[in-house]
Amino acid sequence: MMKLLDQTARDILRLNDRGGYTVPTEGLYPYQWNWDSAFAAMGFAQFNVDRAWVEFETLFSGQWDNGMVPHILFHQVDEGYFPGPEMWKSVGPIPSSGITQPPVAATMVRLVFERNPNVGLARLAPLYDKIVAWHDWFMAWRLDQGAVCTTHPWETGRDNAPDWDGAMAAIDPVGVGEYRRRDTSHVDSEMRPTREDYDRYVWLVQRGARLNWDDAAMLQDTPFRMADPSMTFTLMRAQRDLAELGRSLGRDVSTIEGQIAKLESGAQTLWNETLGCYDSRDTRTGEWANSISNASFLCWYGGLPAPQMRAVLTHVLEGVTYGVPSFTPHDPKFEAKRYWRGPVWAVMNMLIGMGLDEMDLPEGQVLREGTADLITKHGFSEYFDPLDGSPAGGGTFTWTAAVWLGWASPDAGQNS
Ligand code: 9WN
Repeated sequence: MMKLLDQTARDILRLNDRGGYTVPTEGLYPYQWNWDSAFAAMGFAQFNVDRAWVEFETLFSGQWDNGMVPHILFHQVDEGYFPGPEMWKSVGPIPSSGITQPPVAATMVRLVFERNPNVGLARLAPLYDKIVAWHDWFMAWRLDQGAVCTTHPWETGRDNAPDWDGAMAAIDPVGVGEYRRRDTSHVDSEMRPTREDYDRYVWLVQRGARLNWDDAAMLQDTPFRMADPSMTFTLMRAQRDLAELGRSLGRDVSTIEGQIAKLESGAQTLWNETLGCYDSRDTRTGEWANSISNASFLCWYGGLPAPQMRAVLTHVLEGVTYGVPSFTPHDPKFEAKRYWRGPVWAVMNMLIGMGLDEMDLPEGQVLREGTADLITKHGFSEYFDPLDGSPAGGGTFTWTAAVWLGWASPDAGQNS
């Protein structure tokens, strides 16, 4: 059974391979997404290390002059996805979106590199400088008291998380105009963000395009700027892995070490004392989102011991069956099938589980087994109902297959 699933997962990666990059799934997401690609590379590395490097190389070919690595690269126009390149009006070397996504690439590059360091050194060197430039862009433009901010919900990869409800409600999407969503023709609308969400997503894109995605201009007035645990903890972690990669290349990593210290102190500004949890903070109003989300539990992955978060995790896990739901089931805003407001995502289980393992906490093993059980029973979906495991969103999904190969499968990490 497990061998069969290993085979199916490899087939999914090959099926979604468009030659040099991997789409998250046919139809619903026909382009290259930033963090999906990094996970895809980790999956490919289990059976084809060269293909894994190519995935990163293609992703970084879309890097902008300012260092930003876009969240979507539109290699080949496809009418099946909205919004496409014509709405973003990007300014990079290839058509792209104008925002980024959680910086997990350095961490996945390190995992791929360690599969075969001798071959990896030559591939790593040029990529290393590009990742440094990307991380520097975050440090220059996206910090608030040392915590990392997002300027669009899509950037966090947790599009409709309750974290953004307050800030999104404060936006009046005036002048957004008519547009046609494509996602709801692929997937049940009950499993997707609402019309109100989309109006604001689109409005924020139109604003960025109007400002030519100029970082300084975008900072002048900030309709949406949330300091958030997903961006903060993933960057903190990515910087640690980047420093390690830099040492392998014999580079001076003292600047990165200073940046890590800054992020560590920034992470403390995401501690919501009343909630007793890491939370998102609206930098415009200073208000907490009051959201116990799966991103809250990336603290260990980010490298913080965070002993106070263990009891929070236990409580959240008591309400569900298959790992960490995107939002706590103990809050009335929880919706078991609606995207980032409840469902469980294999990638988030993996990142949280990696952190728990590294802290020698036994819940890491619990998450890995829960994820393996979920995929074994319910397949390679985009996400799942955390109560009964029923599959949701797109099928034959790249990152779910990659997580199986690289982490959840009993064979993960073996040499094939
Ligand atoms: C917008 C590709 C991406 C993931 C995100 C997920 C979803 C896109 C969408 O799909 O977002 O970026 O159109 O809904 O939320 O995490 O990277 O799988």
